[in-house]
Amino acid sequence: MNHKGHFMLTHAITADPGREFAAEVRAGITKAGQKELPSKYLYDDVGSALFEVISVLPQYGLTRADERLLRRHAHEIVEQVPGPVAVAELGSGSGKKTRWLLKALCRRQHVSYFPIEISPTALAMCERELGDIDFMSIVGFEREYLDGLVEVAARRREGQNLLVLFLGSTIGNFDRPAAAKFLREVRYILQPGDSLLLGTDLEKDVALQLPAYDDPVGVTAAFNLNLLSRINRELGGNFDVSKFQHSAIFNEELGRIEIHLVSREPQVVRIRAIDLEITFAEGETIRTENSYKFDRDVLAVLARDTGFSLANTWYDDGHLFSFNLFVAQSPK
Ligand code: AVI
Repeated sequence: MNHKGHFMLTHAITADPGREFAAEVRAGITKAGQKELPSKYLYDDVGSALFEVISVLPQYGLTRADERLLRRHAHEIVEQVPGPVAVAELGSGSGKKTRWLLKALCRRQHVSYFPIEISPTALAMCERELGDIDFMSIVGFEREYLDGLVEVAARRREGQNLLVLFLGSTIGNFDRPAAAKFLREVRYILQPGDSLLLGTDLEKDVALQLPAYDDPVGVTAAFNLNLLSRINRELGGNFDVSKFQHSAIFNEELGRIEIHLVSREPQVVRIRAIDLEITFAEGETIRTENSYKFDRDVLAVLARDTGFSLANTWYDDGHLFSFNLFVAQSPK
């Protein structure tokens, strides 16, 4: 019998995403000292499409490493997760790489897979990509990560464990304290014995890292500059995008890559929806993303401090990238 998955989409009850965007742009761009914008706003439809292109650039190895690790170690990962399990994925994207893991799991049991995404386009792609897997049902949640996870946890059946996937080193886009806070919140939603598979980019030679964030074709530059266009489109801004330049730097002290938008000249920009006028000096920057890199010691401490234990780590060739299995511990 063919148990081909059914697909359901639960829609977001987001308060008012437009207002939230406006408020966060105001707070970030008027910040004393370094101007900044939250990196999550890089991913509108244009930004998400550009990120898909970044993920296949020769200079950007992270997404391919993710897929290689899943292809090579899916069975081992599945063996270490006691069943039956339901799978939730935070930021599934198209779900393409997750196929390896889901198929390995489907050999053992019927799988309920819950992709959680703020992008309806990505969720629709995920349905198309994974809808053909036998013995699996998909219920997509168009939600922020934690809201979606709360709903998934509420659907768990008696005796069922949860396996949460957080891949692609998205945790690296959180500042260190925010990453710990986020993982603690994930742990709070889970039960002891549940697992979190965390994909993380590892510390490596700067000469290898920087081109991944400043590729010669200019895709990452377009991805970054699109944030100004998005503000123009959605908030009535008048940024002249040609007067800004993409830049990627390695912040050695903090162990992170930063991407910035650099003002090429002194200028004044207006954003109508928030009634704001911003002055830029020549060379002044807006920081639009931090991308932290990890090592195993930092990850072991992070697991311990957030209510998990680090049960296993799988490395990609050359130890450039890792998968880390965090197992939720009983509260002490
Ligand atoms: C999604 N995230 C893990 C990417 C990263 O590497 O920090 C986003 C990205 N920014 C520029 N290139 C890729």
